[in-house]
Parts: sequence; C-alpha cells; structure tokens
Amino acid sequence: VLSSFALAGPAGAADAAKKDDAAKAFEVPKLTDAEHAEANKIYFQRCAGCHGVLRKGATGVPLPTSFTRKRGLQELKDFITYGSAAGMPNWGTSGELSPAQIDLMARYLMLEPQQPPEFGVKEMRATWKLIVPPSKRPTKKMNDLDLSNLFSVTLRDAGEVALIDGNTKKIITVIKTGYAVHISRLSASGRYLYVIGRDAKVNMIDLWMKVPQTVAEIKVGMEARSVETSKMKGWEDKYAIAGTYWPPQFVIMDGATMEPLKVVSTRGFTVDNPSEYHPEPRVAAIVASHYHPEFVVNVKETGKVLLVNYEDLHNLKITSIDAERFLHDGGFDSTKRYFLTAANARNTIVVIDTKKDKLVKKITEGVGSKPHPGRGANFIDPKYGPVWATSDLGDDMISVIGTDPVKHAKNAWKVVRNLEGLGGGSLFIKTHPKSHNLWVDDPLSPDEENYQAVGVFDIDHLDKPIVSLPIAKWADLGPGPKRVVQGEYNKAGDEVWFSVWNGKKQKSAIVVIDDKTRKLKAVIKDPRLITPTGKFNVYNTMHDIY
Ligand code: DHE
Repeated sequence: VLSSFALAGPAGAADAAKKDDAAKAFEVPKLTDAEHAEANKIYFQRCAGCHGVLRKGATGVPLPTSFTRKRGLQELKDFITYGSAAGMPNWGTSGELSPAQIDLMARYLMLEPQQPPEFGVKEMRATWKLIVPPSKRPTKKMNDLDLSNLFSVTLRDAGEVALIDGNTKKIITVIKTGYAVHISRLSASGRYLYVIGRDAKVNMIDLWMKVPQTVAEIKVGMEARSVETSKMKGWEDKYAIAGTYWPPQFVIMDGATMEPLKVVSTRGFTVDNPSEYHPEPRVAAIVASHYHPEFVVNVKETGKVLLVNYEDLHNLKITSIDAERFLHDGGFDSTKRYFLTAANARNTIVVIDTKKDKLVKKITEGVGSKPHPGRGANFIDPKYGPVWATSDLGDDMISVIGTDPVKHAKNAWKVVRNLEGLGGGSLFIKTHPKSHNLWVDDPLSPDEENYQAVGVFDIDHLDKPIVSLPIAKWADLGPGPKRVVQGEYNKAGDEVWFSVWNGKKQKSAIVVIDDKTRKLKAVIKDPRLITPTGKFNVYNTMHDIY
C-alpha cells in the first residue's frame, strides 16, 4: 500500500535523496475509500479545531505534507498517542483513539488535505441533543446563587467552563463543553449561558437549576469562535446565533432548545475586489443589536458586516455593509448604538451605526499595528469626552477613539490620543463605568516581565505612564509560562479578575485585584482551574458593559 516519495519533488529527486540522509526519504501511504472516510471524520471531530480544516494551523501547528512527510509515520504516531507539552492532547494514552485509528491518522496526515465536508441543518440536527426540554426545566430559580455576579471561566485545554461565584470566589461547578472553548455569552434574561468550543460545539447551560447544567447542545460546524443571543426588547431569549470558521456560515437557533432553524453561508466577493470570490470567509465576532431585532456578524476574509434581521427567518433580511477585510473582534460604545470592530490585519477600526444600519467610518489614522480590542473599553476621557479604546497585538500602542458625535462632535470617530502600553502582544483592554482604571494585558509579549504582568492607567491622568503590576508573581504558582490574560470586572465594578494562564499540566490561577487600591484581593487556586483564559461576568456580559 505504500509508495516512495522524496521531499525534493519530482525534478532531481534521485540526486537530492542521495545527498540527504535516509530520514528525508519516506513513504507516502495510500488509503482505501473507507479508511479515508473514517480518517476525515476523525480529523474533523478531533483535529481541525486546532490545526485548521485545511491544516493551515491556528492553535495547533500547521500540518502541510512537507512537514508531516518529513516527520514520518512513527513520529506522527507518537505525537498523536502521547501529545505534547505545547497543548497537543494525548489521544492514544487517554484512550480516545485506538492504536489502529492512530495509525490511520498518521498515514492520513501524510496525504494532501481534502476540502472538508459541508455542515447543513441535517448534519447539525444529527448532533443536537435536547437534554432537558423546556417543559422539564424549573419554573423558578432553584439555587441561592447570586447569578448576576457569577463568572463563566474558559478552561481552555480541559474543554470545560468553570462557574465561579463572584462573591465567595468558589467554583460552583465545572461543566464539560466543546474543545478549547472560546467565549461565553448570556441570554438577555441572564438565565441561559451559551458556550462555544473551537470544535463548534455549543452548550446551553441553565443557570436556574440547583446546580447549573447543560440542557441542550449542538455541533454547528467543524470550527467556530462566536455565539450570541437575541437582545432586542420583545425578543429576549428567543434566538441564539453561532458563527463558524468552517463551514463559512452562521446558524440561527431556537433560544430555548438550540434547534437549528436557519443556516446562511458567508461565501462571496471581497469588499476591496468585486472580482475576487472567497470560498472560505470565516465568521468572527457577533454581537446583538439593541436598536433592531438584528445580529451584527463580522465576516472576516470578505470584510463585510452583516446585520441579520431575525424578525422573519423565512424572509430573512440582511443588510450587508462593505467594511474592511480581516474583521476580527469588537464591541459597542457606551450607548450600545455604535459597534467598533477591528480589521486587525488592516490596522483599521470600523464603526457601524446599529440604529441607522450604516457604516460610519473606517478609522486608520492613529490606529496602531493589529488592533485587538476584545470588546474594547469605554470610559470618559477628561479631555475628549466619551471614548472607546483598543490595545494592539503588533505594537505597544493603545488607541483612544472619540464616540460621542453629539456633544463632542469634533472628536467623534477619530483617534484622540495614543497611550503607550507595556509592549507589543496585547490582546485585551478593560475598564468599567464605575472605575477610574484602564487595564491592558500583554500575554503575547516576548518579554516575560510583560506577559506575566498587566498594565494600568489612571483614566483621570492619562498623561501619567502605565503602571505594571506583577500579577503572575502574586499568584505564586511555581514553574510555567504563566501568561496573564483578559481582565473582567465583577458586577459592582470594584474588582477586576485576571487569568494566570499556565501549561495544561501546570498550576494556573485567577487573580482578583481591588480596583480602587490596585492591591491583591484574592487568588483563586484550584486543581480544576486548568488553563483558564476568558472570563465572562454574567451581569456585564448580559448588558454589554466593558
Ligand atoms: Fe480568541 C474572542 C478568534 C485565539 C481568547 N477570539 C475572540 C473572537 C474571535 C476570536 C473571532 C470574538 C468572538 C465574539 O466576540 O463573538 N481567537 C480567535 C482566533 O482566530 C485566534 C486568533 C486563533 C485560534 O486558534 O483560535 C484566537 N483567543 C485566542 C487565544 O489563544 C486566547 C487568548 C485564549 C483562548 O482561550 O483560546 C483567546 N478570544 C479569547 C477571549 C475572547 C476572544 C477571552 C473574548 C474576549 C472578550 O472579552 O470578549
């Protein structure tokens, strides 16, 4: 079944093979149709979330055949069996894949990737589990938790979320979810929590149960990052939406059961070249409009913002706004009318008016390299009035943008000032309406001192330099990278929580800072806190407070 292949390619292959050592000559397997079908299935269930559907890499390394063939069969099998310290799961020793399946996957990876399958409503339905139907759910809250101050915390490499009581700082429960969960969002009422994994599995968790648990789950594709719920008055808890990286589409689901109702492809032409058809425009951030019954959907590679009106799913109305390519994350201004979102590979912030359903501005002047706001941070700049800010992945800048076109018209939709952060590699910025602090993380900095710290500005004195706080040191965890990531406030806005994100086998923690004094308030340590990253406070997430 095996045939010979040399890395140097057909021309001059014989010469190259002679010069290279024996390890560079290898064997490329052939798979039967049945083997191929099984390998495809396993790949899309287990591998694509991290290594990408076309194996171009994302969380996991890229797996082009130039790499896999060089590694050879045995090394690939070892990797799949034992995993790696860098986060590759141990599919073999954990018992999730059999030795025969591992052998199959190693051979499969030495073949060119195939176009992945589509995933329509039929396929979604086949994965849909209504574990507790609405009629069997409690009619009132069955626990005495202060739900509005609950935090849903991503336990990235465990494929779980921890629900942590914001008052006692105790873990209430840990819930199995999809692989490498990305974000959590709340239904408008705050009763239901929706969590999406990179493998596109969505869990719907009922917070009213004695111990909150998953009441419905569904897989909406092979790879995903975003989920949101209908927030418009009169439509609370009615619908949920999930966007996928593969297939490139979004699906609207029933908010109470997650039954898939409407799937819409995002394939199409790019905004800057009407002749360029893109077969794979991925869905990035999604927010829910407060002005119309609409979801605001970022389509990354084509650069379109779709305003998807959910009033009539059979006669779906979509306003498609030409924005900028490579849209990624973003959030509302403090009035929740304007959506500010980063086209990060284009160093642009796009502003959408969700009341008039129009593009307001594409801001480039003063925007740094690869802006990465998360949902951004809204505050009152003492000089320029209401502003929204983003930090950057590509440099140490923070861009502060005026957001009040009525009372501060001359500052609106302009970068009014730039601040100097800790360094390049920032992912998230955060403040709270009651706070005078602006927090900036730096988890992807190459500098250990920076990625183990957070920076904080005094909003009332933005001319003062950033102050660095050694969060990872305060957590006192022992060895590991201990990257400090993503600030999130409690409901009262007097505490800010940061994750100290360590290796899967190392100790991680959540550090809670007193926002007023900027002093350590608590360190949440627990063996169940495996690789905590994103944290979502129920009240703040429900109300788009950031
Ligand atoms: Fe994220 C938000 C995509 C890597 C933690 N991330 C988002 C959103 C998108 C996205 C599209 C916005 C969702 C929304 O608002 O609807 N993230 C991606 C990627 O494509 C990328 C770059 C690569 C990947 O392989 O996934 C990526 N993200 C990461 C991480 O490695 C992070 C740091 C750790 C982790 O948990 O995986 C990470 N992303 C987050 C967090 C948010 C997020 C915590 C929500 C921030 C918020 O406050 O809203």
